[in-house]
Amino acid sequence: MAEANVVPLDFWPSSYGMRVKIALAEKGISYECKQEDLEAKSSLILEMNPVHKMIPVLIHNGKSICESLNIVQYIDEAWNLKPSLLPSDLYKRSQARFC
Ligand SMILES: N[C@@H](CCC(=O)N[C@@H](CS)C(=O)NCC(=O)O)C(=O)O
Repeated sequence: MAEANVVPLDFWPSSYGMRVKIALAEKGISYECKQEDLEAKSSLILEMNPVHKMIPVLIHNGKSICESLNIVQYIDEAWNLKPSLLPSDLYKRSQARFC
């Protein structure tokens, strides 16, 4: 059963969107993905990411989190009872975030 309060806005060929879906899968979080048409953006994406108007966006409990690496870090911290997605070593963590 998908968690109704976890809604990634996605565009299926996007590697940035895939990054978010992998992070959710690694944490064992079920979700209901909404696919965006980037040629005709929905009012939802414009409302949830008014700055860049891009996917991916993670909507969690009605609040939006934007930018794939920021979303991955949010997922890691929000579901912190599961093993961390990022290395514990400070330098290795910074390397993992650099891409
Ligand atoms: N730096 C962003 C890049 C996201 C991005 O480039 N998204 C593309 C799809 S792959 C997009 O939404 N493009 C729509 C547009 O530029 O209007 C991230 O890491 O989330």
